[in-house]
Amino acid sequence: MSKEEIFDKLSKALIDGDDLLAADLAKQALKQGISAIDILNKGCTPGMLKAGEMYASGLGGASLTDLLMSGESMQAVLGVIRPHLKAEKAEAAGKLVIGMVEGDLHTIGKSVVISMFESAGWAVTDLGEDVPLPKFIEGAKREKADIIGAASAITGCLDKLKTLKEMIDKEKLPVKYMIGGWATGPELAKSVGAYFARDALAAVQLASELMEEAE
Ligand code: B12
Repeated sequence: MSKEEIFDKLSKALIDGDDLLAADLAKQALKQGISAIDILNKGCTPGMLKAGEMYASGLGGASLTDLLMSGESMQAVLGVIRPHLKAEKAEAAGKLVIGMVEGDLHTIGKSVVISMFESAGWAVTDLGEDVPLPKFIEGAKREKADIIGAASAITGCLDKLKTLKEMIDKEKLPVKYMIGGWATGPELAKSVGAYFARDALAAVQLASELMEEAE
């Protein structure tokens, strides 16, 4: 199978929520020498975006169960590719405290980000999902974090990202604040006063640049 065929089939397996096929395709891709990051960005992300669009528009009768099955299939792929996710060019390792803000239960993207940071030598504290904002502050103080990463996949929780920035400023925490997740973007980050990364690789690269700047 060509790379493109594998990516297309993987995308479709995620949309269909076929976890066995999705995991199998990921294994085949690795065997063919395709990098884990390409599998994620070119095979998985388009599929998950499409699954989300189908759910939002009700296309083909897509329901919450379909969304859930896509999520589970994505977890199955992650099980296969996680050990191979490697962040390159990340020289300056540091400490990251990360979580999904309160109200948001999505976990998959954060889990990819964590794998990427860990493979680049970062110490990561995962606060989990649906995290009350004071927990970010407590976690960052306790771990002496260099970076707080906060994410939201749903627009309903975006105000929490702004409130968290206000709390960080109020506490005068010596941390950099980075946000991400589907519902966020560079404009929002600018208005919040946060750093932004679109995906896990960009996040770890930005983080290592920030560490170098701080030296
Ligand atoms: C799978 C999924 C679910 C699963 C989640 C399973 C799980 N364990 O995570 C389930 C079924 C539980 C779910 C539930 C819901 N979902 Co949902 N879900 C999705 C879906 C299809 C994929 C998300 C995903 O895993 N993507 C794959 C990962 C790898 O990508 P990612 O999350 O974007 O992460 C990358 C980047 O964003 C970034 N990143 C991620 N985190 C961080 C953190 C930092 C610090 C940084 C820098 C970067 C970063 O790096 C990651 C890797 O490259 C999205 C569609 C989409 N387009 O995202 C909808 C989507 C996010 N969900 C949506 C909705 C509406 C819901 C529900 C409200 C549905 C409902 N009616 O109940 C609930 C919300 C529950 C809650 N309170 O949180 C909407 C949100 C729309 C909106 N405007 O807010 C979306 C966009 C679908 C859509 N188009 O309508 N969902």
